[in-house]
Amino acid sequence: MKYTLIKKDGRAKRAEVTTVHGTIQTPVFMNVGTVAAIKGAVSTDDLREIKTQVQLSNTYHLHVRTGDKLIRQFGGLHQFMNWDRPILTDSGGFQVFSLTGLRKIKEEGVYFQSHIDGHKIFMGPEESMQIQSNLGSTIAMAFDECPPHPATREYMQNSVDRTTRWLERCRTEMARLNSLPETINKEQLLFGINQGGTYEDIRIAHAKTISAMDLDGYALGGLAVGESHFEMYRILDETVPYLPENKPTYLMGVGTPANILEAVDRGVDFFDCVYPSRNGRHGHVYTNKGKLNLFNSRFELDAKPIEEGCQCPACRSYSRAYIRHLLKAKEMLGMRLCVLHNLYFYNTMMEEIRDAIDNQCYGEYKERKLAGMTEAQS
Ligand code: PRF
Ligand code: ZN
Repeated sequence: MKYTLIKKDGRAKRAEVTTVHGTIQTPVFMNVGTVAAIKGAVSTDDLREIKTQVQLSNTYHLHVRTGDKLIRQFGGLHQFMNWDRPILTDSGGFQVFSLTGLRKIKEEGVYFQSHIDGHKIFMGPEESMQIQSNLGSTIAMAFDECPPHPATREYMQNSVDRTTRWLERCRTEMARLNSLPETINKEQLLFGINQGGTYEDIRIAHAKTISAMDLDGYALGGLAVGESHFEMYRILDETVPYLPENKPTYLMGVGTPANILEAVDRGVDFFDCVYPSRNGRHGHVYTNKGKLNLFNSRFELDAKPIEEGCQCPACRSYSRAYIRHLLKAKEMLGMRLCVLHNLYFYNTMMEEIRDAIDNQCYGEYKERKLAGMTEAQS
């Protein structure tokens, strides 16, 4: 992997990341396809058309359904879903914590029950790395604990210390797997995850510890879990300076367009979030003048596209009225068009962000974009 910092504008970073599966232009929004599919009947060909650079899939979901061993027989996720560009897999830690009530965290890993059929599963750092290696993703995430918010200081410190020990184990296991002749992607990258909740000193100490481990990239986990946006921005202000500038900085599971604009301004350059696809499935679409709910009756006779001038597959061919009709009739195409538009909106915003940093006018661009999105809707 090669990370080339092309330009900085304040703390905003514009970079190029070269991987075995091609080059990523950052800041980038990774499109979330939990089970190697973006929800809303979005195909791999669609992804190419809506400017997707990186696909994100989940270790846990693919492990409990279909199975990483089966996917490995197909040569990994890339061949299985016919996507030859970068894929990032999340480690399973977060999903195990958010999906399953019945779980036990031990030093060795996490014991839990499958959300599909309830059978008992154990996942620790080694298992997570083995699954991600079977999937052959470009970037594997370290196995971490995403502590609940709020958590006591004592809980947080113990959790973060364990996450650090797990990270060491991830690194050792990944090195072993990458050296095996039968491994699909022998250059699989490992990103470490910073935790510490809203405790500034725990965050910073952890950031220093993991930065010294010389990993391929660094994520900020445990944010957007219930704390206020103000607190999240504060943690970014305090922590990002302790992560290496010449490596990817990834804010996990974030967020709204406004969250992304603010986080870029604080040095973050990788993002992922279910919002565009989840909102799209509910007929909520993003525009430069704010979000629209296409179920609203005011769109019944609206012949305009979702956003004038948008080059996405929905706006190129269909009116708000038609898409509203599809949604009301529960036709899958309605959802699909909204999801495609939303992902295109996010991917296009990232393109604008990159252009603005290139042209050294990021602050101005951010203010203009934020002001537009909070304007009264037409
Ligand atoms: N850890 C992992 N994945 C994540 C998170 C985390 O803390 C979050 C928190 N917003 C989203 N996805 N492994
Ligand atoms: Zn559109």
